[in-house]
Amino acid sequence: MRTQVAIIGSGPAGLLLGQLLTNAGIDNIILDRVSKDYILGRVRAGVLEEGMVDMLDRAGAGERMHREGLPHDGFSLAFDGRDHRIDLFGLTGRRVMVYGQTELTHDLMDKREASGGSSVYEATNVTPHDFDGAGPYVTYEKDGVTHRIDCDFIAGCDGYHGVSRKSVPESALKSYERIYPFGWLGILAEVPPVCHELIYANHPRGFALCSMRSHTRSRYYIQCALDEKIEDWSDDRFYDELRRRLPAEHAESMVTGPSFEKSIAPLRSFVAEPMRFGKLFLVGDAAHIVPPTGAKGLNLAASDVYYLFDGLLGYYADKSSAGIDAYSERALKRVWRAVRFSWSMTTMLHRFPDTGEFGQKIQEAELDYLVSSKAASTALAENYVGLPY
Ligand code: RFL
Ligand code: PHB
Repeated sequence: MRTQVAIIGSGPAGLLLGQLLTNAGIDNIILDRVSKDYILGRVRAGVLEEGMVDMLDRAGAGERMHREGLPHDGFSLAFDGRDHRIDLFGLTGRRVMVYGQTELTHDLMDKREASGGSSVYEATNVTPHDFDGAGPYVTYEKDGVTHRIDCDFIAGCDGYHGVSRKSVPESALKSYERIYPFGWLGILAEVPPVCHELIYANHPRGFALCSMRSHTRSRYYIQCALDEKIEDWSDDRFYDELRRRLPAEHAESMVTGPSFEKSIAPLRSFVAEPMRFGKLFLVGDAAHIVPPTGAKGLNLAASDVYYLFDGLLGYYADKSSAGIDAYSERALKRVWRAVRFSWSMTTMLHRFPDTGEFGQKIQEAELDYLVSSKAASTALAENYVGLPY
């Protein structure tokens, strides 16, 4: 087989890139090691920046998002028993869209099918080859048969645990990492959200986040220890702990109900540089991970795709390599700003095992300053709605 761009990974990054390329008449094939259903079963992000919304529109897959997504003009920071609204729209003139990653992935998969794009699911042993030379290709196995795809470029959109980054010689890669000493225990439940906007709560017992997927479906998280076991967390125990970390008005009005998803996610910041090795590009979580506190992971995948698509379009339409040559630098500039923001939100809102009561007081002072200073609130809001591409 031969294609112009071989895309490894059918998450948001791979699907979005694939659709933009297909729409521009650039041939591509998407390979993923798992099935479509498995991908759609993963519960992940929920908050989209306007840049991501625009990219979905550009891909021609934004229609349902505009119909069913919830535009949010603000969110709350809760601490010291009270709620403080950050007026995103008032401070920046921009808003975010609450729309699940699962839904967005579904829309992109449907769009790809409708436009006849080729995808191979449950492809094992996917391996990029010769991306340092003139003839890159990807091999994979399917039903016991080995296949080879020759291509011009390989887009490694295969997430943090993917094969693309691991195929690059270690000496060519510099990585930066911070692992946080806690995780998030999250549930999804068919109950109306406790508040019509998101609540990020700092509490001496630990961080909590009240998010949602719709007017009838809530996504709640609490900070937990890394060795916590899901089996030890009944729904009742989860809700009790969540209520303890929220201001009384929310704790009292919260509607509870059985969860249908419960999982623990570790938190880390990670960046691998550069994001290009010859004909191989790393895109999205394959190149970087941020803790979910700033709601940036999925949105960074979208900006990476924006820069890479721009470069590939320049290459095929104008025979210019300038865009692909600039990809890593352009993407990393925005990545590091989001890594900084996600780290600062995480540091400000979570309980750290070694900072004690002093740490709690410092966080409350920072939050108090944030909500009382227009300059500080604006800086927060500007980062949360997403820095320009
Ligand atoms: P994905 O989604 O991980 O997709 C990678 C795909 O590659 C496939 N793959 C392989 N295929 C072939 N061969 C191999 N060897 C392969 N290895 C892997 C996988 O099967 C998969 O289908 O990466 P992508 O596309 O870069 O997208 C990144 C986002 O998924 C991620 O950044 C976000 O989910 C992060 N995130 C959030 N981001 C936001 O912007 N806003 C949020 O509100 C938000 N909340 C979250 C989050 C992530 C969370 N968790 C669980 C990590 C909340 C949580 C709890
Ligand atoms: C979510 O709804 O899953 C979500 C929302 C905001 C975040 C992280 C996750 O910061």
